[in-house]
Amino acid sequence: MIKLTPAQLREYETQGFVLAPGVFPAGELSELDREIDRLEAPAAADAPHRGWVMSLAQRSEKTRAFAQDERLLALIEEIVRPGIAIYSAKLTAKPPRSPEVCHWHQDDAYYIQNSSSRTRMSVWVPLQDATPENGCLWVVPGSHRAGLQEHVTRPDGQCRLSMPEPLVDLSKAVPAPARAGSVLLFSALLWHASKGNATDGKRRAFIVSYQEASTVGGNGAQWKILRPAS
Ligand SMILES: O=C(O)CCC(=O)C(=O)O
Repeated sequence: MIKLTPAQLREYETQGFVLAPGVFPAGELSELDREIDRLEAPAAADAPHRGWVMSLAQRSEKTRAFAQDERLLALIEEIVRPGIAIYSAKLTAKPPRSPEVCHWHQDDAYYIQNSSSRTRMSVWVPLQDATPENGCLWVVPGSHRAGLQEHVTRPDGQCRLSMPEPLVDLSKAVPAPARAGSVLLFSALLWHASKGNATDGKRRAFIVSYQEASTVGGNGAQWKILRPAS
């Protein structure tokens, strides 16, 4: 079972994110990818969210098991505590040649509408190599330390609740490419976004957001305590 090293843990604490390579074998991810093919809604009317699957852990036995996988919990157990609960799980997607962007935001701008958490964070698990060309995440290192910022609702894009971009300093934004098999861990306060997919391949990511088990409530019925607080 891979755990974060002290250096990776420090990186998470100072930068608000860290990449853990080589957590899942390629064969397992292909199997998960085929499961998503099965679950994916037929071309949704809501074009920006084409290929997304919400409440993912509730959609099948395989996706439920993945969101609770001990390999993910071993990576986050020094960060999310006491105990571990699922806040929500979803599949985000960028179909081939899709221009849809996810605007700059902090996940907690959405999540605090349901509950407040001290340690909330997400694992972002790419099912294909995620690159700047196909729409990997972009992040502002260290931005989580400034706390929750103002957000506005935008009429477009994959993430409608967004930081008011002209007012936000994005000069330190960097891409966070991640190979399939790796896991990107990031704080619910980290400023992040993703751009369009300019390639002929799809880009999918399985995202699970976790919080300490002592916080009551998550995203509706998705909230699930995996390891009790004591
Ligand atoms: O996976 C992506 O492209 C971005 C998703 C994201 O930031 C989110 O759902 O909060």
